[in-house]
Amino acid sequence: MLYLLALLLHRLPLAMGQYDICKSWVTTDDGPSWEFYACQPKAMRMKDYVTVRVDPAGITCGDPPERFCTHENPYLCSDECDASNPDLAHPPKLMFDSEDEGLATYWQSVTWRRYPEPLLANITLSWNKSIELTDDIVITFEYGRPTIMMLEKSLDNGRTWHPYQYYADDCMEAFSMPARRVRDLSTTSANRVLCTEEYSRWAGSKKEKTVRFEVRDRFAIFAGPDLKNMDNLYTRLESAKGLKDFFTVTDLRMRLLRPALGGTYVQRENLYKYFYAVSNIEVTGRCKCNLHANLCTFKEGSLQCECEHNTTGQDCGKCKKNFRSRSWRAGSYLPLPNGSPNACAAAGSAFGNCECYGHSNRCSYIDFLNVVTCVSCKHNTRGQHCQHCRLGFYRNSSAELDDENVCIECNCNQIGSLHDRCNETGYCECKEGATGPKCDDCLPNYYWRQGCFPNVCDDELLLCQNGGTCYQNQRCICPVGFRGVLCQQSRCEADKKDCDGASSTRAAISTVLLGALGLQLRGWADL
Ligand SMILES: *[C@@H]1O[C@H](CO)[C@@H](O)[C@H](O)[C@H]1NC(C)=O
Ligand SMILES: *[C@@H]1O[C@H](CO)[C@@H](O)[C@H](O)[C@H]1NC(C)=O
Ligand SMILES: *[C@@H]1O[C@H](CO)[C@@H](O)[C@H](O)[C@H]1NC(C)=O
Ligand SMILES: *[C@@H]1O[C@H](CO)[C@@H](O)[C@H](O)[C@H]1NC(C)=O
Ligand SMILES: *[C@@H]1O[C@H](CO)[C@@H](O)[C@H](O)[C@H]1NC(C)=O
Ligand SMILES: [Ca+2]
Repeated sequence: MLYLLALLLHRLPLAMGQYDICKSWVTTDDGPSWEFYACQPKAMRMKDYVTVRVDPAGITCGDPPERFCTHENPYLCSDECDASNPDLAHPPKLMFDSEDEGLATYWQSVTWRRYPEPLLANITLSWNKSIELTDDIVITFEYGRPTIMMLEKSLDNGRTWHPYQYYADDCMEAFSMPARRVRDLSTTSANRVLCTEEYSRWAGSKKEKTVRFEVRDRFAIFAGPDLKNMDNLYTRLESAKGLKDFFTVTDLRMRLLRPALGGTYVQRENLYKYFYAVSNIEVTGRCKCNLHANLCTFKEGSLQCECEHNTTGQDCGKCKKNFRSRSWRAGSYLPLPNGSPNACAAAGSAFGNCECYGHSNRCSYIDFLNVVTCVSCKHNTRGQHCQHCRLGFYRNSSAELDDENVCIECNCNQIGSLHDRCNETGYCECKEGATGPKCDDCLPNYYWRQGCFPNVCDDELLLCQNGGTCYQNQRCICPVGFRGVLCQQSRCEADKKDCDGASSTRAAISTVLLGALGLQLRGWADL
């Protein structure tokens, strides 16, 4: 009975859709146990969870109230936008409400009264969560679609932005790009960013209202026109570099660059008919949970995966504490049909007791030592359990052993230190005269020149004699007539012809005496 129930639990949800259960209770020869699968949340209407921002400030119409007309009725300018009157206001939130049949509610911009200055507006949608698109993005414009616009996306909560698609009635003129259609892309170019002219032509403001980012057409390149062959798509998503990321976003931005012109040139005498009006932005997608969750909930204003497989994080992007015997991996759609859960494993569960603190995926048994040891420790670790730092690295004492950054590079100065190893607090071993944690400084009475050398001269004990000056502790610059390390020697000792009797001889003698005294003092100092 239990077996039958388990079988039913196993079969039923799978029949309803792919990758929608994370685990099931199954009976095997060894008795009942959990079996785990790659899983993902259902696709949702993402506009219900979005935060919107419209730029620049003052681009929304109605403050002060203003009149506008339409391309169809250019001289019947009876419509009015008034932010202070709920019936006549067009705030951004009306792009995300549900439309009642036949009555569109919309955000509307000011009119192009500042022509020829361009009428520019940005609509930025943010989820504070990575989303995988599963269907087309559909933007509905009332009163005509923009002549030029651009779609951008961010994968890092708005820190960096990338072009997603360009739209223009003339791609060459607007963006210097040839016009292409997504339908014409091939398997190798499925993630190409292109410019399309399909959604920018004037066709009457009532007739063609939507601008699309075609996700289904791109999926169809792999899954066929009716998306029947999803297995092929999932296989490609795993194997083609960058393909999964192409459909992943945290933010989207519509850059509206030129409004609908009604199929003709801008008519300066009637600028009230140029503006943007967006009644709906449909974004269909699922939370990205790295195939470790089948539920995504809206908590405290943010979407959050309900992580399984002992993973955690907003995207199930890491292993739970005490489940880090292997490093974290995303689940995989492969092998079909259930995929691989790539679950995080409890410390000590694999190979008896071989904990690798998440720095290795593999253990190996060493026969002659009779031990199990981690293989290929990553993150600059080493040791049976990857519990030590590699030579040239030291342990960050305030980081956990399973932290990816637990080992810090010693960074010993190559010239100043004896070798590239350091002690537990990051101190390197210095050559004579060098000092500092990294041995990149010199002790007092030493100077740095490709290493530390004892001072030749200074202002205290190793004074240059006879008016010589000390150059960077490295040598004395002697006046004419003197030489020697401390300018203590008169040249006439070497060449009597230069000399001028007894006075210079006396000077030379005193110099020698002083030099000797200096050396003597230095000897004391060393004691
Ligand atoms: C729209 O956003 C882009 C960056 O993506 C920025 O360069 C531009 O100035 C913005 N335009 C307006 C009107 O805020
Ligand atoms: C974004 O989501 C994270 C994780 O759920 C949360 O800690 C953070 O406060 C959210 N930020 C904003 C601006 O909502
Ligand atoms: C996660 O850990 C629990 C114990 O807390 C265990 O029962 C369960 O089987 C683990 N799941 C996976 C996928 O390893
Ligand atoms: C050591 O680890 C702590 C905690 O992870 C971190 O805040 C700190 O920056 C790390 N120190 C260094 C030098 O990397
Ligand atoms: C590392 O070396 C420095 C300098 O020699 C010393 O002050 C420190 O106590 C040493 N740390 C340890 C843990 O030995
Ligand atoms: Ca609406």
